Amino acid sequence: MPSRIVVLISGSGTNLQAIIDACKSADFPGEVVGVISNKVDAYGLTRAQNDNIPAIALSHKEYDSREAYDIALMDQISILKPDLIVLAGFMRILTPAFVQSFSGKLLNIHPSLLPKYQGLNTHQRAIDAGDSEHGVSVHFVTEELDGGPVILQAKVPVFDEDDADDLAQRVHEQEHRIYPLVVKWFCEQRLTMQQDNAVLDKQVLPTSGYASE
Ligand code: NHR
Ligand code: GAR
Repeated sequence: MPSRIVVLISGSGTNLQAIIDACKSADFPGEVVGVISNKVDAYGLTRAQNDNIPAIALSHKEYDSREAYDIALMDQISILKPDLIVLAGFMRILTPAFVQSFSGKLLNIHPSLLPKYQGLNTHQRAIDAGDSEHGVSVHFVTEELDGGPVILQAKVPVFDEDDADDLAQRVHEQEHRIYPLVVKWFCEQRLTMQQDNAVLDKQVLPTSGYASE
């Protein structure tokens, strides 16, 4: 049985597309069974529909509190019976109750070399700090924002003439390589979270993830 993947988005969904495309490969033991966006006009919902995947818009604006929104989100997700929930440019902080209910099944991609630059505007912050390298991290989601165990990172150079858009584009290319790979590991049941560690093939991964120097 292929693993059932639910993807949460807020925007254009290029990472969603990379995962949908990867799932089409015969040796990929997973399928995207639903896409949910907190933004009703997210282009990623159209990408899902184009591939005949159920696409749900669930606007946070319709709810009085973060807690109420997350309960509605949990209900929608639970109907889809996921093995894995993938945050792919999902821009809402999730409550402890949400994270606990899907603990060990939640992945995020964050556009920085964590633990650097948790939160937002990561590309501009890397430029402002004069960093010569930047990148992206895939991690398990825990209650601590962008603080869960890292699984895999990819690095990119920062050039003097880069603006935040240039850098974002370079990082995006790496995102589309590493996110489907990590999702595949999870679907192959090689990747788990145990006591706040990421574990791949029974090995506890180092703090910067697999095979980082
Ligand atoms: N939730 C938990 N509990 N833990 C994490 O690690 C999470 C999470 C929810 C989202 C993605 C994260 C990122 O990769 C993520 C990780 C949104 C914000 C944020 O400040 C911060 C980090 C991330 C996503 N969101 C604002 C909020 O009030 C809204 C911003 C907006 O709508 O533009 O939720 O960067
Ligand atoms: C990606 O760069 C992802 O790393 C970032 O949003 C972009 C989504 O692109 N995530 C965050 O900033 C999370 N706060 P996409 O919609 O084209 O996949």
